[in-house]
Amino acid sequence: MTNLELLSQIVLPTDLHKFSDKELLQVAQEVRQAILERVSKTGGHFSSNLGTVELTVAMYAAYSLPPDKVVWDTGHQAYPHKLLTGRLERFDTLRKHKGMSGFLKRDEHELDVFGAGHAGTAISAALGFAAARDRVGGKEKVVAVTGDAAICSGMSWEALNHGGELNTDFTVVLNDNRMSIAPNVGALTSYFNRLRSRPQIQDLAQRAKSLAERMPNPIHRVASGLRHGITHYFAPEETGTIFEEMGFEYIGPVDGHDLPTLLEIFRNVRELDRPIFVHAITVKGKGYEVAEEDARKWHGVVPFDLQACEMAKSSGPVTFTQAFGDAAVECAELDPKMVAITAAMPDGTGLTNFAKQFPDRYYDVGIAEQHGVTFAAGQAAGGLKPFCAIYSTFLQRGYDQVLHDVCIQKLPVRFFMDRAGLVGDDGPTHHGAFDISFLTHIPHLVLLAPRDTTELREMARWTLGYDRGPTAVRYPRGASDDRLPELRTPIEFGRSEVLTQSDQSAATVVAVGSMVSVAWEAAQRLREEGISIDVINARWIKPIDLEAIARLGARSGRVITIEENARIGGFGQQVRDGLAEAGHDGIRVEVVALPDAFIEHGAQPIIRAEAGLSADALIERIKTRHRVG
Ligand SMILES: Cc1ncc(C[n+]2csc(CCOP(=O)(O)OP(=O)(O)O)c2C)c(N)n1
Repeated sequence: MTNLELLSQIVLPTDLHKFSDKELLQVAQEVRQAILERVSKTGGHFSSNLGTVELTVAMYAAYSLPPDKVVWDTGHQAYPHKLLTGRLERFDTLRKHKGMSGFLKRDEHELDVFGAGHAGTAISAALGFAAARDRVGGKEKVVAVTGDAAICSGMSWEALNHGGELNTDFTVVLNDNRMSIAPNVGALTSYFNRLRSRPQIQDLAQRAKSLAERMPNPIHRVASGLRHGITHYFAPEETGTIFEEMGFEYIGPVDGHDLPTLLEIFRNVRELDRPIFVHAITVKGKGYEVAEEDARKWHGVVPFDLQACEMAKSSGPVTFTQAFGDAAVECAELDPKMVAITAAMPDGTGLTNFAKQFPDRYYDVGIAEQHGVTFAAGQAAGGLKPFCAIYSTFLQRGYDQVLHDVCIQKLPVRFFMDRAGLVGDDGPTHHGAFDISFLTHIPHLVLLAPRDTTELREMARWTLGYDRGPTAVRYPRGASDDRLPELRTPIEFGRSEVLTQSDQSAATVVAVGSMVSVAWEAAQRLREEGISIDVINARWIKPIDLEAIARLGARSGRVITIEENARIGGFGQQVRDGLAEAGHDGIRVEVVALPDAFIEHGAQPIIRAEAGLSADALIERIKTRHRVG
C-alpha cells in the first residue's frame, strides 16, 4: 500500500484546514489512491467514488465539519467522506460482516449525519436539518450532495420545491456525471446536458470582475449579488435556470475535478445565507482509465487486480436475475402486448438484453419507482401487459401506488421483485425483508416465489397468461441451488409443490422461495440419520395452499414454515392464522423468519445463518423436538 502521508493525519475534516491549497491537491491524490487500493481488495462501489474525490476535499476544506453538515444522497459515493472522517484504518473491513458499512450510518460516525441507501432523500433531509437549525437558532451550514440520477426522483423535486419557498440557508450540490448506474435517462438529463454546454467556471475572480465592469451601476451590481463576487454571475445571461426560477442561486457549471476553483466556490458559498445550487460536472470513474471508459461495468466491483485493470468474469449457475431477463425476452416473443419497466436498474433487474431486443417495448423511468408503478398501471389499463421489474427494497417506495393505482383497480400489472430476502453486503437499506408483509394484505394481488430459476421462468410465463388482476413474483439475489430435484409439477393457481413426504414424518416444512433449498438440504441430511420430514415448496404466498399444508401437517402434527421475510406479517404467521381459522387445532405451527430487527450487512450465508435461515439451524430445530422411539 502506498504511504498516505497527509490522509493518514486526518481524523476530522477540520484537519484539512491546516493544509495549504497545494497540499490539498496531494490530499485529493491520496484519497483517490486509497480508494483504488482498498476497493480493489474489498470490492464495493467504485466509479461513483472516484468521481467525488475533489468535490469532497474542496467542501470539507471550505466548511467546518462539525458543526456544518453534509448530507449525501444514497451514500454509495461517500467513500471520500469516510476517508476524510478518520476511517482509513477500517477500510479493509468495508461491507464485511461487522465491518464498515458501504453506506452512511448515523451510528457509524457522528459525521454520517443522515443515513441512506435509497436515492433521492438528501435534499429533504438537509432541508430538515436547516429548518431544525433555524428553530433552535444555530449557525451551522447545511449542504446536500445529490447525483444527476437521484435528483430526477420525485422526492428530490418535492424538496427543491419546498426549499425554494423556505428560502433558508442551505446548499444543494449536484454531482453531475451523466450516469445513473447505466446512462442517465429523462428530459431533465437533456436539460442538464444543455446547462453543461455553457462555459464552465474557471477563474472566478477574473470573471466576477469582468461582469461587474459590464454592470450599469453599483446598485445593479449589489442586487446581482456581486458583493460576494460569485452569485448570479454564473447563471445564464439570457434565461434563468429552472433552479433560479425555484428560488435558488445557480452556480455552475463547474469542473468538479478542478480543486482550486472548487475551493474558491465553496469558500464563497459558505458565506451566503440563502438557497444555493452548485452544479458540478464530474467524471464517473475519474482517474482509473477503464472505469472512466465503462463506468457502468465499474459501478460496483468485486475484488480485482488493480494493475491488470481486470475484474474476474462471474461464471457459475444462472442467477435469478439472468433467468428473469431470459423470461422477459421469451414472454415478449410470445405476446406483443408485453412490455417491461425498470426504475434505473436495467442491469440489476436483468433487462439489458430485453432493452436491446425490444427497445420500443422497454421503459427506463429513472429513479422513480412510484411513477414506474402507476405508469405500469396506466399501461395495463390501456391494454398492455406490463412486467414491472423493481427490487423488493425499492418497491417499498411504491407501496401506495401498488395499493391505490394497481390493486384497487385490479389491474394486471406483473411485478418482479429481485433481491427479495437478505442481499448481503449492501445491508439493511437493501435487504428485501418486508415485501411479503407489505403486499399480502392488499386485496386482489397474488404473490409467488420460485424455488429455482427454472420455476421463475415458468412463473413469469404463468403471469403473462393471467389477466384477472395484479401478480407479484419475489426471488432472491444470486443463483439457485442446482441440487434441487428436477421433478416438477406445472404452475397452477394456488397450488404448492410437495417435494417429499412420508408417513413417519417428524415435521412438515413449508418453505418459501429461497428457503426451499435449505429445507431440501435439511431433509437429505436428516434422512441419513433416519429422520424423515415432509418438504413443501409453497410457490404461492398468496393465496396460501392451506389444503396441502393441513393434509401433511395433520399427519406429522407439526408444521414449520421458513421464509426470508420479516416474521411480522410474513408467510408463517399467515399459515398459522389460516390453519387456526380452519380449525386445525392439532397442528403446531412454528415460524422461522427474520426477526423484528434491521439485519446488518455481511455475506449472505453468514447473515442468513445468524437469522436461523440455514439447514443446520433447521435440522437442530427439528431434532431438538423430535422424539425418536
Ligand atoms: C430508490 C432507489 N432506486 C434505485 C436505487 C439504485 N441505485 C443506486 S445508485 C443509483 C444511481 C445513482 O446515480 P446518481 O444519483 O447520478 O449518482 P452517481 O452514482 O452517478 O454518483 C441507483 C439507480 C437506489 N439506491 N434507490
